[in-house]
Order: sequence, then structure tokens, then C-alpha cells
Amino acid sequence: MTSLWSPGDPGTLSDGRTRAAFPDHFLWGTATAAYQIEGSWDVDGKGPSIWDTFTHTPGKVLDGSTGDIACDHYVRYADDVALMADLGVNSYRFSVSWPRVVPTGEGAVEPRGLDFYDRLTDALLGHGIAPVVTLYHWDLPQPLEDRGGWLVRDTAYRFAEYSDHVARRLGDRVRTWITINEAVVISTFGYAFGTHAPGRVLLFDSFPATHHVLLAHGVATQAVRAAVPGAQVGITHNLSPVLPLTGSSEDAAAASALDAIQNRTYLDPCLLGAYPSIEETRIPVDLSCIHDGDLETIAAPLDVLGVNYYNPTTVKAPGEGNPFPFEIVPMTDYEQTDMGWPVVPSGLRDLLVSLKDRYAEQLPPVMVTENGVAFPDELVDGAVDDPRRVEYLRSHMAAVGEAMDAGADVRGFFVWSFLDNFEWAEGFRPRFGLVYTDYATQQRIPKTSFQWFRSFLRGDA
Ligand code: IFM
Repeated sequence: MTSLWSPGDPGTLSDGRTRAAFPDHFLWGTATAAYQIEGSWDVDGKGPSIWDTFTHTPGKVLDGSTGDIACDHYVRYADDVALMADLGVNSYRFSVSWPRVVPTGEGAVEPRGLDFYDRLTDALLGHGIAPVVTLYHWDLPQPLEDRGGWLVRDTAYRFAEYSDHVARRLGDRVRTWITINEAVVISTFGYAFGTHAPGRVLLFDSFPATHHVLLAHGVATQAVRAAVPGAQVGITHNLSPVLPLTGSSEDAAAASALDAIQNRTYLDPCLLGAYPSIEETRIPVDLSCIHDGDLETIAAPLDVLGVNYYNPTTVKAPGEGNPFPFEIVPMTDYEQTDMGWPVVPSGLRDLLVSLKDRYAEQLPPVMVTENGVAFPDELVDGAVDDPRRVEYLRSHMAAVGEAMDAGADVRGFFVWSFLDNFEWAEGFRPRFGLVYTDYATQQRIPKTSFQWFRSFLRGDA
């Protein structure tokens, strides 16, 4: 497939919209995470994280790779920021590595770690790019995991202390703060199924990890607000609309259960102050880790809700002997990404509209903090033509516009990701970037999708 769009064409969305159709204050950015891009895993006093341990354990990552070097962004950040400026984004979402700032997870701060984020923040502001800081994107300090990790309550309070350190250092320049990225992934892949660090396989007994991550969000929100007057604080959830395979009541019940398990278990406590009931999730969990007052802490009103969208999920009723109340059905009728995910732009519109309908006045303004796609990009004669990513972005951004037309209060959109990077248990194979990373040379090669996004951001029409 050659590009439908080529340099010189208007930078429009799939429905013809241009940037001018969105409000002036709308944040247009890209997103990354510390472990996925920084490298320099053991320099300047940084402590080990659970992802350092996990990737250094043979057999955990598909291609055997690690984030030891990744995109070498810790060293090359200034050039990366200059490339972002060339792209024309007005915002950039990055995460701070907890073990870089507090190497053992509690106690002494490593000033060189904070200095890095200070330099990065200044470099962004120097180019007129507003930083959006995520405080936790999965790299828990290993010493805290050794004491139980997210299964123990104390980790939430250590997170609040670390958040306070970061907020005090960057709060004079950073307005928007995301406490936690994708609690569902942390607890499900990290503690229920063990495919992510720290690799615990606790199935239904992983609920304390869910609760303590959400509690960490609550107490860190208090810490950031205390340190930074006027801070805009939120949490980012990875949300997947759940569709029943057929109109049968059994499939509808399966869809409703999975929606409660993977979406509402994370949204409801933050927005409504209550978990969905066990009758709704149909998962037998021990709720004794919830203490009096926790849900009030977790449900302090948010300034913004971050939404990461990749695809919807189709389910049917479970077969005999399935311990789960649903069975996932592959959506093979749709274009498939390199992650095996279906491409369904309308799912993003439906999701944003359904949040508004479901949570009404409890819903704060929303930002799409991640949306993007991995396709098998190739470097040919020094260039990377990725027409499928161009179309993916054009259609998903149009879906955001449609949701806004329908009344959704969306304030920003961040492409995942700025550059190809370490995709967790999948290693370096999936390429999500607008910029191709040549890992052998660390050369950055902007793809056609970068050119398209730049044209859209400039308002070329
Ligand atoms: O790479 C991840 C990111 O770290 C969290 N959200 C989903 C992305 C793609 O899998």
C-alpha cells in the first residue's frame, strides 16, 4: 500500500476536518514512558525497577530484549525534543521513573534523577511544548516489590512521597499531572497473569494490587495538589468498549461482566467512589484490603480523566469449565495491527460518548492520553512509508471530533508514540512510533505519519 496522503496534500482528518475544527486550547501531543525510551538503566544513581529485573530474567520478553538502552533518550533527549518541535506539537506526555528519583523506593532522593526531568521540562518549555507528567508508568522500584509491591498498602504511601518530590521540583513549570497509567494493566498483567513485571500469577487474588494502585492515585493526588497550587491532576485508564457477539441475553451478560471487570473496576472508584459489585463482575474477590475512607480518597474529584484507547473487545458467554464469566472472540473482520488488535475508530467515538452518558456530571474533562498503532514498518532507502498509520490516525482523530460534536468534553489527544520503543513483553518488534528508531545506530527517521501529523498541526489545507 502506498500512502493515500503524501507531503503537499492537505493535513486533514478522514472526514475532512482540519485542526481549525478543534478549540485553540486543545492539546495536541505525543506520549512516551520512561522505561520504554530512556535506557541508561543504571546510571546517575538510578535504582533497579521491576522491569529491569523482569527483562534481565531469560524467557520473559519475546525477543529477549531489555530497556537497558532502549532509545537512549536519557542521553538524546534534547535532540528528541527538537524533533518534537519540528513536528509542531504543543504538548508532550512523558513519565518519570520512580527509581531514578528515589532509587530504593523510599527515603533518599537522587538529585541527578530529578535533574534529568528538570532539564527535559526546560527543553520542552524552551520550544513552547507543555509537559504533561505521568508519575507511574509501571517501573516500580525493585526494593518495594521485594516487600510485596502493589499487594501491600504501604507502597501507596511511598508513591505519594515520591510524587511530592517530583511535584515540588517540577510544579513551577508543569500544570498537568497524571498519577497512574493503566491500573488495569498493572494488576492484570503484572499480578494476575504474570506476563508483565513483576510476573506474579495470582489470578483473582490480585485484587489488592488493583486497590493499592488506586489508593496510590488518591494519596498522590493529595500530595501533588498540596505541592502545586492550581495543578490539574488526573489518572489515565486504558478503556475498551465491550461488545456482545450476538443479541442473546447470555452474550449480553458476558459483555456486562467484562465491562465491569476491565473498565468499571477502575473508573467507578475514581468517579463514583465505589467498585462494581461482585454480582456485576461475577469474579469472587476478597475485598478486605479496602479500609474505611479509602474510596473517599480515591474518588476525590479529578481535574482531567486520561483515556487510552486502542480497540474494543467482543465477547460471548463462557463455555463449560471456563472460570471467567466471558469468552473473548477475536474481531477478525477488521484490519489487524501488529499487536493483533482490530482497527475500530468508531470505538473511540462510542467510548467517549458513553463515558459522558454513564458518568454525567461526575465526569471531568477528558484527554485521549494515548492512541496509536503498531504496524510492521520498514526502512527502505532511508525512508519509512507508513500509510496505514496515517489512515489510522486520520480516522481516530476524526472519531474524537465526532464525539465532541456529540457533547464529549475532550481537551487533548496524544499519539502513542513519538518514536518506536520497547513494547514491554513484546520487546522491540512492534513499532508504534511516528518516528522510526534504528536501534543499531539510534538514528531517528520520521515516518510518513510524522509528515502527515505535522501538516495537520500546521493547518495545511
Ligand atoms: O506501549 C504501551 C504503553 O506503555 C501503555 N499503553 C499501551 C501501549 C501500547 O501497547
